[in-house]
Amino acid sequence: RPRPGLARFRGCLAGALLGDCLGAVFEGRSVVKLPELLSFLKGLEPAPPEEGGEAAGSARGESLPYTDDTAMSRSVVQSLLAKREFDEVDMAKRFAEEYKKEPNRGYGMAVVNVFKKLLSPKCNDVFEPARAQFNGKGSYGNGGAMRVAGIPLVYSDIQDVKKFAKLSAELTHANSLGYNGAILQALAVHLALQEGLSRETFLEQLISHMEHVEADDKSLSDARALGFEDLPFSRRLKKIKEFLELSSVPKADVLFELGNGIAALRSVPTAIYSFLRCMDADPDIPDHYNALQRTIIYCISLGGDTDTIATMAGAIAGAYYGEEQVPPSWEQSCEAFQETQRMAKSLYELYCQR
Ligand code: 8NA
Ligand code: MG
Ligand code: MG
Ligand code: MG
Repeated sequence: RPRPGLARFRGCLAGALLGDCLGAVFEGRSVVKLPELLSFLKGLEPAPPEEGGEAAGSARGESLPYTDDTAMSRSVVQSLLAKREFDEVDMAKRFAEEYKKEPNRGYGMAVVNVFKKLLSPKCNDVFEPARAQFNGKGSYGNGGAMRVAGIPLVYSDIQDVKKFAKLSAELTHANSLGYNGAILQALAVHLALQEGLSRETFLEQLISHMEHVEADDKSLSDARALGFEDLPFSRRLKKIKEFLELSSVPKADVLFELGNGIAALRSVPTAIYSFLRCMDADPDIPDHYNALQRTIIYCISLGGDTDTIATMAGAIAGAYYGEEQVPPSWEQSCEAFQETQRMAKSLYELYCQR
């Protein structure tokens, strides 16, 4: 199998950054009106050249801050680059120190307790604070999934992708409905990196992997304890397959079946659906936007946890389409975009060496 090129690594991290920074502007709104979103995006584009003025206008430049999604993604990447492999102690330390340095990035309500425990010198098992969350049930939030893209950008073997996506998520999310969402998101990025995979093959492969991932005892018992059917991620992937066979799917059906919330189960499948759906044109989104832009616009238009759904879909779409579809004016509007490009290059070099 040919090795994916640098453009896909850059596309992945840039897509993730765009999704977070643009999505955060609308985070938590139950309804996002498309005209308002499109008008906001227009404001990111360079001003039209003025007569007698500069030849081309410039983008606004780094005005949109990133949130917890990117802060944690960066810690994952920085740990992998520093240690040249997954190291749970180093990664946990980076999560906690990053939180201590900038606590106001919009972290989930409960995960901050994990960081506080990790910062204590008494902590000698980095997975223990996550296991204690929610009276021992562990978090099922989407925080393990939102930050996981670095794992498939370092490990090319699919078993490694699953193993380290799970371990990286378990530092904060001990419930299988949390870490299985991270495995699913990591597998989606892994598959998106491959050359020319069709929509059908992409989804079939995700379903067959997740049916295996969700069949273990803990996944079955966690799903039952929360009142879900068995194999809940796999079931939603099959719903996505049904949606993609229809000529149009109303937003209300997407929200009902897949969701736009902060639980991994109500957001990771939504991100995957958004990516796959937006391979085709959308009658509501102007055609001058490319497929990567359409994916991010569609995610944000769903409302709810917009930054996190858009960052996950952006990582997948960016890995699939590559940096050619990342509009410079959008990218340059995001905090730390140049550092993101450098991290993508370093990840690519590590991926090639391994
Ligand atoms: P988390 O582990 O704190 O989980 C997020 C939330 O999910 C918790 O605060 C709970 O409300 C709920 N939850 C998770 N597990 C359980 C459980 N076992 N029982 C009952 N409730 C549970 O943090 P996280 O890192 O998973 O959160 C990620 C999200 O928080 C991202 O969207 C991120 O951007 C951030 N965030 C979201 C919003 C929003 O309104 N959508 C706002 C601010 C921050
Ligand atoms: Mg966020
Ligand atoms: Mg988290
Ligand atoms: Mg969010």
